Amino acid sequence: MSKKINSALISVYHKDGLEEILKLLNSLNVKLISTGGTRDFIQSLGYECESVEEVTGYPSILGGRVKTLHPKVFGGILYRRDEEQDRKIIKSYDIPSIDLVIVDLYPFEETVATQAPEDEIIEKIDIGGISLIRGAAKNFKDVIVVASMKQYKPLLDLLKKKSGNTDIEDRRWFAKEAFAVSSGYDSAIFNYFDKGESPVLRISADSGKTLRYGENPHQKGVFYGNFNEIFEQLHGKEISYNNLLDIDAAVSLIADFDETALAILKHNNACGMACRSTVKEAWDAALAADPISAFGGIVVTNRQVDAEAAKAINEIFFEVIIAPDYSQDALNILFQKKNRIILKQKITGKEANNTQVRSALNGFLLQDKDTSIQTRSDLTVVTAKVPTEKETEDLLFANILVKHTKSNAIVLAKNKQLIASGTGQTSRVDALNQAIEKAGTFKFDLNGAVMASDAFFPFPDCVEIAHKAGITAIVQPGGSIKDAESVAYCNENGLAMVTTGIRHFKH
Ligand code: 93A
Repeated sequence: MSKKINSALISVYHKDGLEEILKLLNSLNVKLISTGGTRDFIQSLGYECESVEEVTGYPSILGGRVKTLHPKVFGGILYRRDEEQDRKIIKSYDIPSIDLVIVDLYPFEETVATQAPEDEIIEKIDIGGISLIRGAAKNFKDVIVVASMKQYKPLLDLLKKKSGNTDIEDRRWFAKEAFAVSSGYDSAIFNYFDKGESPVLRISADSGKTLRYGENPHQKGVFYGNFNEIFEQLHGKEISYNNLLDIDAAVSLIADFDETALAILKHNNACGMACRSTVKEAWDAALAADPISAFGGIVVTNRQVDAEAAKAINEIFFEVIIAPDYSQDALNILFQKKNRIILKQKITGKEANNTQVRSALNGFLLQDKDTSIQTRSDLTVVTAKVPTEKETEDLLFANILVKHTKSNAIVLAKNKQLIASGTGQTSRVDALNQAIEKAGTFKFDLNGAVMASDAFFPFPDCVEIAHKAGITAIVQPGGSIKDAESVAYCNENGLAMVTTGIRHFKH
């Protein structure tokens, strides 16, 4: 049923964006009620506005903690207009009807992000505002609610289109949006108290962003999460579904490296990666592994990008670049391509949400992320030959990379440079053959290279193939009943093998 808006309660933290709404409400003769700061703002623009204190007969108390929490406010929002009993009560207590509620909540998440002291953060837990939102949304049959600045535009469009009237479908839509805001707000408060300890899905107030499409243009896509908590987008086009998956893979990978590292990813797998003393050197070495796949990929590094690196990166088409920082000269170069997405990473992948979610059948699977990293002390030498110092470094490097590569995965590396990988194959032999063939394509000499496998070798065949290709050291989890056969082959042929005891499947 169409309803005319006659009165509005406005209580907003951020006052900007309100002018146009006030102008329109004024032209529609809507009576305004408001809280302290908001009322001052409204009056400063020359509009009449009653204060909540005048309505309730109570001042704002406890330093503003109790401003709107009063039956005269909530009665006016929640009474059922079509119930005679409700109307009677409203009349007898002289409660004013409120048809429109506009709220912009205390900025809880923003305050957490500034690392303010706890007392300050707690004060930013909005009580009255969230109750106004819930009350108005519950009574959407009679009341229309605007629960964040994001809905100012839809409200304006609606008011203009229907000259201050609203229909039930309109009010229901705004109610749905309002509950998205209130549930997101409470989730953010939960996240703050929980400090990421509970293995639950953490959805923030900023969630539910509709993407241009899903993995393909015929699929719809939505992102739930708080992108801005992790990144600042400095430049470029809107981020897509596939970009988000690649970005996730990229930050997880780079988080496992302490020394200067750079990786190039395609379809969630690294097609180039190296550790070097500068970003530019790491770039050159990473690109060398597979300059063909690199085209249109995403680049991630754990150090500031300087002009020298930016100049080199700029020569190739990339969708996304992620770094903790950029020099101004580097940005001037990288900004040249209009669409290129440039992200400044504010927190590392290690600090980001540690729960992994995937859909399965009509539900979803939750698990802890694979945060396990092997260091020297986790390696057990199982062959007569002990890997050299250089081989050991390469084995550790390759073992991290293989953890971030789709199973079945094989990674070949040398001098802390990815040479080639076999990704997402149905057999480990296929993965190894793929990697060896790829190394040949780009003319890499595999003599002295190392091999990492994400899971154990069920048969000694991989070890044989690796040896024939020139590989001299191998890292794998171990645990196959035929491990002894692989080890025996290594011993007969002078290869070194270490086991980690940790499998790194990534499906
Ligand atoms: O401290 S509160 O939780 N107590 C309340 O009763 C209350 N009512 C509205 N905060 C309350 N609000 C919030 O005040 C609104 O959500 C809005 O963010 C802010 C507007 O205050 P002012 O108009 O004084 O600037």
